[in-house]
Amino acid sequence: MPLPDSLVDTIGRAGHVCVLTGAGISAESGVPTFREAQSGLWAEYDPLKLATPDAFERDPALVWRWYRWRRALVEGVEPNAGHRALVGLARRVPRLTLVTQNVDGLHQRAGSEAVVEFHGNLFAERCSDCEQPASDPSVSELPRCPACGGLLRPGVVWFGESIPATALETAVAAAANCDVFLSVGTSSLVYPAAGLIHAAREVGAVCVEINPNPTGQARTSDFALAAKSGELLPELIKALDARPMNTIAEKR
Ligand code: BV8
Ligand code: ZN
Repeated sequence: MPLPDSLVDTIGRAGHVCVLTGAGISAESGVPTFREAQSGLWAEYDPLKLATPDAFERDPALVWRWYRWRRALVEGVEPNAGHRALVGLARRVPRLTLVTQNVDGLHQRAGSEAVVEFHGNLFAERCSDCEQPASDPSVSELPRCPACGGLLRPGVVWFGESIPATALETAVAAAANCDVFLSVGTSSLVYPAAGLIHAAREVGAVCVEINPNPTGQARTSDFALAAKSGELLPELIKALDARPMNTIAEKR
């Protein structure tokens, strides 16, 4: 899909680009998105019901089995061209803040640094009693905290739980300071992540959605690019490199 010249120019001149990614950016790596039917033995489970404190309370062994299945799935895939293009974009703009809703760690494996993990990470664990983080991912079915014997839980943010304060502050500050806000591969249904774009729009940032299925936020974005991130983001890098060198980034 051709990239509008005006968008390439806007990004090329941006002093600060804030990127929010969702499950869609990992789709081309073979990781099912959050809302696609779970495959295989998990088909009958609804992630919206499993990713909750109640589910863990009710059946921690089942929830642990789901998270270990997801860990194994993610360990068996690679970051894709979309993840890698965001590493390239960070090298081409003065400042890039990458906020992800994903818990798969693929941005970091692609080489992105300072990733803001808005919903935590699949491979992190902490004690559900004393909150102490565990050092490495556990293997036993119901892992116990070495400090207090409490049940360890996956280090992710479940529905109904608050976003980690530092991640929230960093993401809101970046959205409210950026010149361009790129929303990539998210259905924009989960809050407060889906609210970040409003902070960007309030400061006049140019808002861009990249998603083969335009979402409710497409209408209020300056650019809604109905494309796969693994195809479009490398095109953006190519177009940025083809720009005449005399253009400089405007600091905000
Ligand atoms: C909170 C970690 C304050 C776990 C996740 C009513 C009642 C109660 C609560 C709420 C309510 N209304 C709103 C809320 C708040 C709730 C919420 O938003 N619910 C939604 C469902 C309505 N949010 C919360 O609870 C949050 N906390 O608000 O705290 C609070 C405190 C107490 C009580 C109330 C509020 C916490 C939310 C965090 C949940 N944890 N993940 C885990 O992963 O196991 S969220 C989960 O959804 C994933 O992280 C996922 O990333 C995220 C969002 O989904 P998407 O990333 O957008 O993925 P999705 O599948 O939906 O879409 C993929 C998109 O990609 C599609 O559009 C598709 O077209 C596109 N795509 C596909 N292929 C490609 C592509 N795009 C580009 N290229 C491709 N190739
Ligand atoms: Zn403990």
